[in-house]
Amino acid sequence: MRTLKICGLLAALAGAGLQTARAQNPIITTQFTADPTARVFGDRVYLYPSHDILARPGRGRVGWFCMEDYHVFSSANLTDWTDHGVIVTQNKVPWVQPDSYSMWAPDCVVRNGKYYFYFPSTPRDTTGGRGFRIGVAVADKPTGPFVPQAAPLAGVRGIDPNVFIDHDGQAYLYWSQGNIYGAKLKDNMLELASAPKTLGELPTKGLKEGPYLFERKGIYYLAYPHVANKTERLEYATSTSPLGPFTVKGVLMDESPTGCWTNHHSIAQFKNQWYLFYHHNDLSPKFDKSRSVRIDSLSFAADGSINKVVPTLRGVGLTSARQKIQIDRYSRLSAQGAAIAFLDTADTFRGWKTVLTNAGAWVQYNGVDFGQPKLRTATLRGTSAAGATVQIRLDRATGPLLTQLTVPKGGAWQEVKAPLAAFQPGRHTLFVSLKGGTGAEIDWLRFE
Ligand code: FUB
Repeated sequence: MRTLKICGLLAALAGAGLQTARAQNPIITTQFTADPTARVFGDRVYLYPSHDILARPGRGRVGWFCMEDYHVFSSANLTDWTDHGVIVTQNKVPWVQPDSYSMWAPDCVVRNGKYYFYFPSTPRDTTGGRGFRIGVAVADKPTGPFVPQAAPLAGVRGIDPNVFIDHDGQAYLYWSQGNIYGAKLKDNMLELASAPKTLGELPTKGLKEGPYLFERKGIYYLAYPHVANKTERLEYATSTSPLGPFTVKGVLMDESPTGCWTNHHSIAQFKNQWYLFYHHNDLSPKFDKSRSVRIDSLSFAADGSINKVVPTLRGVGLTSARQKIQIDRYSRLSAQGAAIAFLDTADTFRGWKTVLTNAGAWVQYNGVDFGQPKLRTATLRGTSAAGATVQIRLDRATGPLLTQLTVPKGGAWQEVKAPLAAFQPGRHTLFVSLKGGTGAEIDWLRFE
């Protein structure tokens, strides 16, 4: 019944021209997405990322960032995302150089029922100097239609706009250009109300950009990517007021272990849990200017400091047992004989597979919701050259055996089914292991 309802909803969204996707990390697998600003409006999370595309001769600068427009996505559970389509594009903003492909990191806030979308880009008019400016587009709904202002914000030069509205209603704009700057905004959200202030207590060596300011329990947190060593890591500073002075507190996410040079983030609380939205080049491991948004949970220590976030593939949210469970977005893998790989290296958007090569090798996937109505069958999409037996256990590597599936010998991908030995309602961790055979590759699992 619930599946039917979800299928009906997905069909209705598709009929309305909206694309939907389900994923763990990265959360959007239909296009590249970067620089995620997540905002909670009502009972949904809205994601305003940059949209990386590949440059080619005549389209942007080959080998560099290339972005021509912005999409907005939304979700009620951080797992199922709806793409509401393009909201702002470089060809339709009066002040933007239309072939600059420089629609970099944006933000969006709501005030008095109007949604203000802030974005940087290259201006047509460079008489006041070269470099990025920041503009605003305004809408009545978080998904638009957004109407761009005719001119960029006066007095602001730089990238990565971020807006914070304090409890007293005062709005602040932050941005970066070497340093990080902040200024008050007028009530109209379209003009500065104070001169830009350099937030000078931050590290002076190494690029800083991508400011994101939020408040919790009277502490103002300013988080920012900073190149302290080789690539960007996420650091933060705190203050008792929105424009500082700030005290540098530490690192909230380390540098990418695989060398993605940028990171860019936002932090949001949704249904009593804090989350870090950030990016990594999951779908483009050889070119780090094509990035993808991820989400992981974030928590605070008793003294208000942010506990360092360790990136995961599993990400956040529950996965319904009735959906395709992409166990390659694992929580843990056995030390030997288990790995992940792209299904098709020529088309990374097709996703990944889990490769189990040794008997006993396993993959753990947390947070699967089996619900209440009894499920009877497991389906696995897999392949095995010599044939393999795969076991699925609940909750522990030695936990109850839920089912055992046989992947027949042969190179082709196939869906195999097996009955469930013991159905257990509710939320469980899955342990998927290779019982016998010389190896198996698994695309997904599902229960009916
Ligand atoms: O996406 C282009 C730029 O890369 C952003 O503006 C920076 O924050 C970095 O993520």
